[in-house]
Amino acid sequence: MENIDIARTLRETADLLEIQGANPFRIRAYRNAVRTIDGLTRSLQDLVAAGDDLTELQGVGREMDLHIRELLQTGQLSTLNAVVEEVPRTLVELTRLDGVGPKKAKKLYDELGIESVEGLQAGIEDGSVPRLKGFGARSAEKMLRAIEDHRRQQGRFLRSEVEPYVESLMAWMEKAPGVTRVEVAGSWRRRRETIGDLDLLAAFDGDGTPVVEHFTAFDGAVRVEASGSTKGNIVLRSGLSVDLRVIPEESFGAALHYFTGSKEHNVHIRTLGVKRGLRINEWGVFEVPEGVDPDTVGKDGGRRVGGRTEEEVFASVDLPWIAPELREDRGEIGAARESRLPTLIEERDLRGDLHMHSTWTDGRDSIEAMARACAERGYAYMAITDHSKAVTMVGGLTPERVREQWVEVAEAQEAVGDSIRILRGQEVDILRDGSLDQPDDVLAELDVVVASVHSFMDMDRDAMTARVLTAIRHGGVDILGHPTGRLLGRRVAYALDVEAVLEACLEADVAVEINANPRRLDLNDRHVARARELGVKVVINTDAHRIGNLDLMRFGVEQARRGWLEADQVLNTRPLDELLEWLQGRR
Ligand code: DGT
Ligand code: CA
Ligand code: CA
Ligand code: ZN
Repeated sequence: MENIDIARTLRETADLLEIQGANPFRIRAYRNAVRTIDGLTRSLQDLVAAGDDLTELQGVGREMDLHIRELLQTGQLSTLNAVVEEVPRTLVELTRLDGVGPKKAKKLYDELGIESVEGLQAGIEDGSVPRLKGFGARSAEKMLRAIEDHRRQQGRFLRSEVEPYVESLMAWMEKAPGVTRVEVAGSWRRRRETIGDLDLLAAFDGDGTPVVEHFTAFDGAVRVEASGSTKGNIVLRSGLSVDLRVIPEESFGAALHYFTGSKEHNVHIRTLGVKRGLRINEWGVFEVPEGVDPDTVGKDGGRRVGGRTEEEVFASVDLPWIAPELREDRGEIGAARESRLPTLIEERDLRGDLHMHSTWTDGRDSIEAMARACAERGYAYMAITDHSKAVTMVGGLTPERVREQWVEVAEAQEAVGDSIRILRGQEVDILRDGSLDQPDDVLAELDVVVASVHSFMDMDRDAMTARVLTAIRHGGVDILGHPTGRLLGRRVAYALDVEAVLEACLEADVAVEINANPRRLDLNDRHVARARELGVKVVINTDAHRIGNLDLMRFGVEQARRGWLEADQVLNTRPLDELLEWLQGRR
């Protein structure tokens, strides 16, 4: 079993125990172990084989140690099997819906026998759910919307969920005898925020059967769907499907281009080829005799003129290489032709992170620990932006508490010296009427103000837009945090006129955030592209709630690249003095 599958089993057990109403300490033990496993760089299998003591890992106690060993040995967890006897597994899916927690899921099951999303929908529609105490018509309507969101996402995986598989699959395929190169194409390579399936390519000359057989023997495969001499398909425990294609070296570039997609981009490139008498497909670029329509020539027709590299494919239609992130047929081909492709931002361009939480609200680590971790990541500055008091669940800070926090910020600054500059920030709630959850004197004394919506997300579009515009125009806001409030797979964006919001940000010189959390990635790629066109400042933040989250920055950078962003439009690529100049000029 791979780490990710062990983590998934423990997570499911925790979810089910929570629905069952088990002791919170017991549930936390599972979740702590999951967190540690998610962050491990070595496989548990290897650690156990090497005779390591797993209880030395943070968050892994004796019970979890036994669970992990049981999973490695048997592929099963008896505790999970026992829990499943009492609570149906499918209830976990219910708790994934926005507005349905473990308690509500349990109640729906106990009182109405609802076990699934389909069951919930039926129960809402026949009126039994709205009649249930503690539910009501309003909450039923909200649940219906959550069900729709859920359906739209079904079958797709977050990038962060897929990433560990990509690494282990690459490592595995590189071990296949005779394989000279392995790439992951498809939406993964285009850095899309969600992934339908993985598309692996392996370079190999000759009959590919042994390569495909090596592939289907991958440890994480639960099913082999296809296996032949040029391709194979496996399904992993999580349900993720993986395609493999074995490609001869001379075709590798053409195949990489073809299977990277997008389909729309491919069609456009192929059309350009046809105009030049070329047939472009996954096998290569071929010259077709005059008078013959390239689209009608079979697989072997025409004289090969390229396809070993992607560059050859692009060059055949007089284009420079185009970054995979841009290949959505959203203007990249025209931009390439006119030599105005963007120089895309890279993670190393970033000099700071301006949105993160500490133990003062819902973060796990102290201000000083976060600062040291940011310094280790090479940043010149960072901002602590804990919640304001409207977020009562996490103990959001009152004006008095904010001022107390500044004392600790100063102490932390003293402790870390000039390795990094700690900015005094807040994630201030945008209240229902668009006013801000801190008085103006506090806002004026903060170095950085991130303003975000965390409540009343079901307002209608006009009201929500007015609310956000009021905050943008307040004068005390520097950054609009996670501007549309979406949570991938859980909750769609609230109704909002993003165009109006971006225009207002431009006018008020407020930066918009790309929240790098892989479940948020908010703004999305299209909105980022629009912000770029308008010239709105963008900032890429992790919204970290623990040190490990600081590494999520890469997902935000990928989203920025999909939105064509260059470094100079991104606020946190600026050196500290320039950033401070901008911030202070606004106070
Ligand atoms: P996904 O898996 O839904 O996240 O998205 P993709 O883009 O990875 O799509 P997938 O796995 O169905 O196919 C991989 C690539 O193969 C796709 O991006 C472009 C190429 N491709 C697939 N089907 C066609 C097709 O009918 N025509 C063309 N031109 N290209 C295709
Ligand atoms: Ca795919
Ligand atoms: Ca595919
Ligand atoms: Zn927030």
